[in-house]
Amino acid sequence: MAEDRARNSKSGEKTLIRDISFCGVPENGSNASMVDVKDGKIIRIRPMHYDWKYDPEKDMNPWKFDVRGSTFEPSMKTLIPPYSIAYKKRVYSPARVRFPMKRVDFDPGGAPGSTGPGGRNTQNRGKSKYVRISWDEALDIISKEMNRLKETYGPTCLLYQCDQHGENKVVQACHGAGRKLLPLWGGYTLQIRQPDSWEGWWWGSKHFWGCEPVGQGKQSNLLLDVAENCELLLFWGCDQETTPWGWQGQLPSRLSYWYSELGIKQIYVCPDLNYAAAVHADRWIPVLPNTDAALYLAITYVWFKDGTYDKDYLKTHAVGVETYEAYVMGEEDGVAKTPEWAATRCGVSARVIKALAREWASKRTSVVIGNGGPGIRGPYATEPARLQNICLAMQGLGKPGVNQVKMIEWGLFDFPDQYAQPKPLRVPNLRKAYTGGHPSDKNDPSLPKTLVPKAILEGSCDWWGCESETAPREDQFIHRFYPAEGASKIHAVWTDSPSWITCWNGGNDYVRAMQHPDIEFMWAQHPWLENDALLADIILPVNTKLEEDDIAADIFSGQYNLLYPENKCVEPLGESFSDYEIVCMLADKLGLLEEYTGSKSIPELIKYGWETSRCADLISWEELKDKGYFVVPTADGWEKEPRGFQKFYEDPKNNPLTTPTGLLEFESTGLKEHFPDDKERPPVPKWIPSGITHQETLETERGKKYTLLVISNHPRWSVHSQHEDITWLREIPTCKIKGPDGYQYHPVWLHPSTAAERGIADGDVVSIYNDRGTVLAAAYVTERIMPGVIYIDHGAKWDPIVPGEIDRGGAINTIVPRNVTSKNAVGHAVSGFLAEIEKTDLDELKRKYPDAFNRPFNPTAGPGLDAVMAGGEE
Ligand SMILES: Nc1nc2c(c(=O)[nH]1)N[C@H]1C(S)=C(S)[C@@H](COP(=O)(O)OP(=O)(O)OC[C@H]3O[C@@H](n4cnc5c(=O)[nH]c(N)nc54)[C@H](O)[C@@H]3O)O[C@H]1N2
Ligand SMILES: Nc1nc2c(c(=O)[nH]1)N[C@H]1C(S)=C(S)[C@@H](COP(=O)(O)OP(=O)(O)OC[C@H]3O[C@@H](n4cnc5c(=O)[nH]c(N)nc54)[C@H](O)[C@@H]3O)O[C@H]1N2
Ligand SMILES: [Mo]
Repeated sequence: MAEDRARNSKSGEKTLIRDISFCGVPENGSNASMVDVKDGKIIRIRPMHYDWKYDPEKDMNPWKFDVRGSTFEPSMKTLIPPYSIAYKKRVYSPARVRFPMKRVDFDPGGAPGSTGPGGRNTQNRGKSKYVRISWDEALDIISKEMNRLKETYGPTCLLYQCDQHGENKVVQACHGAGRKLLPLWGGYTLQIRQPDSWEGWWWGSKHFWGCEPVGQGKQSNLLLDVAENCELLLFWGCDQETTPWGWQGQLPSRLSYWYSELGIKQIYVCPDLNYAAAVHADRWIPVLPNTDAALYLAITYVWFKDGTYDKDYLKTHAVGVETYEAYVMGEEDGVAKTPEWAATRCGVSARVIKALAREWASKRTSVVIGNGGPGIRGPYATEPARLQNICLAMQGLGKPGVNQVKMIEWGLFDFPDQYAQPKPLRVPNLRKAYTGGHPSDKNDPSLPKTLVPKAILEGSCDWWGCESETAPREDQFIHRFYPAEGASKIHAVWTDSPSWITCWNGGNDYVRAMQHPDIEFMWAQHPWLENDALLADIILPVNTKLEEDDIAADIFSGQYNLLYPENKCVEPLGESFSDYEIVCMLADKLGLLEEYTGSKSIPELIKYGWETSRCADLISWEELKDKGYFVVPTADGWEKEPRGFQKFYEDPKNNPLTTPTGLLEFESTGLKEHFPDDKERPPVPKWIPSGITHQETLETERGKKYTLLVISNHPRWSVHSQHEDITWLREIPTCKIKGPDGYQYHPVWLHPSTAAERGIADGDVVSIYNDRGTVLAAAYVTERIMPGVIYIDHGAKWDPIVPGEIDRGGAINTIVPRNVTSKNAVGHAVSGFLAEIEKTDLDELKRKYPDAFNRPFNPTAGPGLDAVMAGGEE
């Protein structure tokens, strides 16, 4: 153990422990890093060693799996992802906002809707350049505009977009610091964070198996259960070599190698041979995007026919099985959901479907997911989600080795964030010291994030549910409206999470909504100049978490839980401040500072974090500061915690689910009562190729015009919109590909046959298009993707050629469906949709739009901030 853990620190260097992770929730740090600093500059970032100041045996009570003659133990160092190691590139990115900025053609004196000199020129958002202004001027404009708007329309005319992922900050809150200020000021409209990661489970599975609050299966001790009991793992839309990077680190990678060593078979079901499949799969079963529902239906058809499912279990644990069986066997609609029926829809041959169904039924099988993949974030995602649950139920869900296992984040011990009741396992929790808003803090009025463009462009809308991202199932039966009774329409937007365009549904609509004359004022606060910030009238500079003091808790690594104060590594760049400090400055301008802060200073809040962390009795503040971190020892008896659905499996009467019947509902009681005629989310899950909300399958008329299905996974080389400025990663061809014009294009994967049919060669610049717009990308021709499917990671920086129409940066979300999951479910539908692709004539485009090509917004193209500054300014 020992001091030599700091061995890389060279003379004159200082080493600081920092949580460099990206989910933006106070206590959801994952893997501490060590940051070496010299002369006020970050030199390098590296993993932290748990045993730097602690003796593992004496202080940490290490956990261990001893299974089938093999042992698996946590590593003694943190398993940080490449993004953390490379984070100094983010801190020193050329795209950093270094001072407050104002859009050149925005004049706050202009009347609403005014254009030309002295006007607001909202139509130019996304096109105009910026000038530097002082902090005083910026805050003056913002506070005056806020008060003018409040007087004119009432405070609810201000939409606050203030949630999502980002740097993990607690006292310095990366999002939502204004949620405590705005009620003091008079009110506002809250943009509701949605169950983005788990739309299908949330809008679908809750009606099947409950699992509040998020609709995914219970996770305690499942990784041990897999090791002890599983014979087969079905990785269904899961890439545990990629998505743990964004959240948890590299433990799932180690575990997957170990599972292979134990002889557990791994089958991957996904349209692409993803990064995990490439190294762990015993077999890859390619399926067409967003057609999993057909595949699950056929699997259950085989089981009903062969009688290879757990009939006794269903008798005591489920309701509505007969109704489901009638649909599957064709008694309801005259169409039996046979493997042959499914094959033409999902692209998997009937022979393979039968073999898969029989192998699944004959082996102890768990389904492994990350969050479920884009397959549960597409049109009608409620159906594949519920049908996967049904497959598990038919094989005795909760039996040893039969569960839904979430391999990123939580699988080892529990699901600590959502189920944060005190457990024998001490999970540090920093919610109380968090200065940002929490999704479950209620606010009226509010608007679901997915409906923001529609509300602004159409002036009104309605929806069901969405009180918050953690609302219970019953909330989905409450009807809500925009504008809400007594509330104003939206006339101003404040965003501290400006990644709507590149991360949400129908991104081009969002651009048009922000250009609408109704939106009289828009301001953003952000560390980097990119995406929605490029639409704002005023942009405020935020610092990165290496430039401020804070406190952190790591609970996601799957190894050990940590608590540590965080000391500033370097001084803030330029004139940047933390989000919390910025809101304090605004509160001061509005005369609300004392009320806002409750007279607590930042150092006091940091100490308060320790006090309320649930670990204050385990380590004193002095010792914590002295040692620099605290490793929470593993609780004895952790392996006895019930595994997944174990208790429900053993005794459903005394351990009911949160469904109305307490049982697994093949036919949902709640949906039947509230939406009996909903064809897009029927009480019994179905195959829905199209409906009034979506026409996104090859079975539709649109499918003849746009003949390819698009998947957009979570980016391997970034976390959504974060990390694109890490230049080191851009040398990798699946990250960026240099076009003939030197611009670094986002790659799109195509099968050689798909490319050949369209005369496209590897490396060509291509246009991906449909009726919602066009996105440029560079062709990556590979057999790792099915024919007829194209794959492009979401999150690339928006670099508009024509804002709202053509994008050069690869921001695929500009053309994903604008509509929500289905008629009565307002989730986002962002993958598994139709498009066409063709080779781009770059010269012609350049002739047509010379200005756009002279002014790239995307710092991956090189110029960074300078590209958007009006002549002569910095
Ligand atoms: N096509 C497609 N789209 C998808 C998905 C998909 O599968 N396919 N998945 C969806 C899912 S599951 C999710 S969760 C969403 C995620 O979407 P988002 O959560 O919107 O994505 P992020 O880019 O991680 O973060 C939000 C913003 O916070 C900013 N930020 C980071 N740190 C700070 C800070 O300290 N202060 C401030 N003010 N800002 C900061 C980031 O730069 C970014 O602009 O994307 C969804 N979009
Ligand atoms: N590196 C990185 N890590 C991340 C994130 C990130 O942006 N980058 N984001 C974080 C967040 S917020 C979340 S929610 C999680 C998401 O974690 P996941 O939901 O697990 O991740 P995805 O990349 O959306 O999807 C996983 C795999 O699903 C497969 N897939 C795509 N479409 C389909 C389909 O229609 N059917 C089937 N069967 N498979 C399909 C692809 O092979 C893909 O690799 O990741 C987290 N971790
Ligand atoms: Mo997510």
